[in-house]
Amino acid sequence: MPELIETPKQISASCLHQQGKYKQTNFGLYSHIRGTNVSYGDVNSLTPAVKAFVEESVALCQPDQVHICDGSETENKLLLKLMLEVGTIIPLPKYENCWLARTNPADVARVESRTFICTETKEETIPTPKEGVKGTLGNWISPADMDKAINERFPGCMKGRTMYVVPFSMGPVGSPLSKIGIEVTDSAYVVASMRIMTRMGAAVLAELQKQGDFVRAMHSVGTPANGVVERTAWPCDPERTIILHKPDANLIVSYGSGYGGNSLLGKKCFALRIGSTIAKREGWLAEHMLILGVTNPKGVKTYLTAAFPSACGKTNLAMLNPSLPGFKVECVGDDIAWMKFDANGDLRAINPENGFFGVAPGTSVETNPIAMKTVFKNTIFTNVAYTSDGGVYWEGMESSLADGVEITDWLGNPWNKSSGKPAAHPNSRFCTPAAQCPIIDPAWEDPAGVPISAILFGGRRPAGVPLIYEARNWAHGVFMGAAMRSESTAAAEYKGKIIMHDPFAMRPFFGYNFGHYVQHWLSMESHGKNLPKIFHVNWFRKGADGKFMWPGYGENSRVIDWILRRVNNEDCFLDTAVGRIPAQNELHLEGMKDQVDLTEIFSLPKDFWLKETEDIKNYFDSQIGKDLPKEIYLELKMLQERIENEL
Ligand code: OXD
Ligand code: MN
Repeated sequence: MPELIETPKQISASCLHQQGKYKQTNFGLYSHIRGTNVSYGDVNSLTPAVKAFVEESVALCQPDQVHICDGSETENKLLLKLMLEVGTIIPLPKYENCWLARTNPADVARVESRTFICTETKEETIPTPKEGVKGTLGNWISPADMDKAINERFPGCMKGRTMYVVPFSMGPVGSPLSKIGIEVTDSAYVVASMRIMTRMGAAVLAELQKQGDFVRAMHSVGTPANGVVERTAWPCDPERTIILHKPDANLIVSYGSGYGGNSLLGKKCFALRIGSTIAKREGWLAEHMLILGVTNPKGVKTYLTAAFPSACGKTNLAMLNPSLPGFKVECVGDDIAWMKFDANGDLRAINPENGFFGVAPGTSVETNPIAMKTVFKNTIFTNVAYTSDGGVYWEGMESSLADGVEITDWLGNPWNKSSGKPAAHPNSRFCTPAAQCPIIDPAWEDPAGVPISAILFGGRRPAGVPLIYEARNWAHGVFMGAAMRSESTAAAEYKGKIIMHDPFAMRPFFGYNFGHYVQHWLSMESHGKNLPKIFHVNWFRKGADGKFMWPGYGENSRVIDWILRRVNNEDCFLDTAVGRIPAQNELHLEGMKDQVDLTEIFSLPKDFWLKETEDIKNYFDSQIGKDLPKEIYLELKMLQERIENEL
């Protein structure tokens, strides 16, 4: 490994300064990495392993300068200024410290088809589908092809740009449940967003001096092969975008996209894909789950997690405003949970993130008043619409719109209700600090995590699936997670509304073979003295008139109330073929404005369930085959028998 070349330290002699890009630099030390100027930050704050990673990345990507992030306010101001100058963001003067980024319209969502896991053998990454069937549980790439993909894209890809070195911690810095990453990136937007979504900067480098392990994450927005960047405000290379993970090497490599899930590498790439492989090795769970705390009228606090596919209301549930009197909800996280059984056999969860990267459309004072109180300061919005009074707008915000205000859509065109297109992109987002959520849980940064008593699975199921049912035992609950299905949403590149299998809401995020993942979940039963109970919820069932049968949002507290009573082993359930549902009068509906047909919302049409279990069987057979643990096939068989005999 080549030596790090350092010249004597000269405070503030940054090359960005020399180029006049930054009027004032922070305490940039005049130094070099592989002959490239370090324009900001302290090379000596890097451990030898981090230096080696930065050196390799510099040699490959050939940036004009290197900026070592410290996470400070001064640094953030420099980045915002830079982004304003090139037009990556525009200010939102209506709010405090809020900004709007508009992406290249070709770069608006995660790209699942271009996301790969690299292992020696394919079987480590994906189950072997039935002959002639295309696997849908992840994409495998060989080590040689991964190297080739990198070599085709990365050499010189940061020429003319700054490489930012972003040290970040997933989870509170220093918690035994937390993990550290270093992301190198050529996007100031990524740096500013990582500062919100993770604990980022000098404290993380200091922690690394104590314990050296980190995940390496290399990101470039890329430059199209013909060298022409269409929108300099949002460079990207959609044609050649690729997201690569090498679990054995704790390595993430992402090229061509600046969009959140593809570029904020702490989130899906680290906390879920690489995270799930670390969790398997170390005996814990890295899951696509929100975490919330509920206090009942007696003052008893219970924590739950819930796994719903992307854009199915995790943020809304995490910030629930309970309609049931006397209940209080506090939010620990809205997207990801890292969970581990402690020495007492309690499942403890941390939210590895530091912010919310939530879907904006549909968020409103009516649906999620807490989010609306959270997002209008210190926030980077992406691809929402802009209002003439310097604010933002998206579908659902109609009631907050002041009279006479004009709207510019996410593409920068004038917009009105008759435009026939959404004003905000359906996958537009807010990126906002979790700490400013008015109902953030007092224990949200507890290094020990919060104790989890219930796990919810769920999705958008317009037909057949009841509002709530409870698993009969752990293995049945794991089966319920494996059998999850949901209507597709705009969070990824899929078009149209189809019911997709999305086991554990993790289909796009598994870091290893799904069959082995299920085995890992089954094995957790022996770790826990106090195993959480497992439930399935569906807020989205529709009646014959095509309307939702359940009002959702704050009224979901009624379902939570039943879950809490089940956690306390109250005898308030009825056994059915699919699982336990609330017994007569046990779902408390007093004071509810909407009329709900409970018979209908808990009905279990035999035809539907026969077809559903047939579909699940086909899915298991064609996608997972021999890799699926036999316990799960047994659960399916028992469910089919109960449906035959009891419905
Ligand atoms: C997300 C997603 O951004 O799941 O959280 O797509
Ligand atoms: Mn998510």
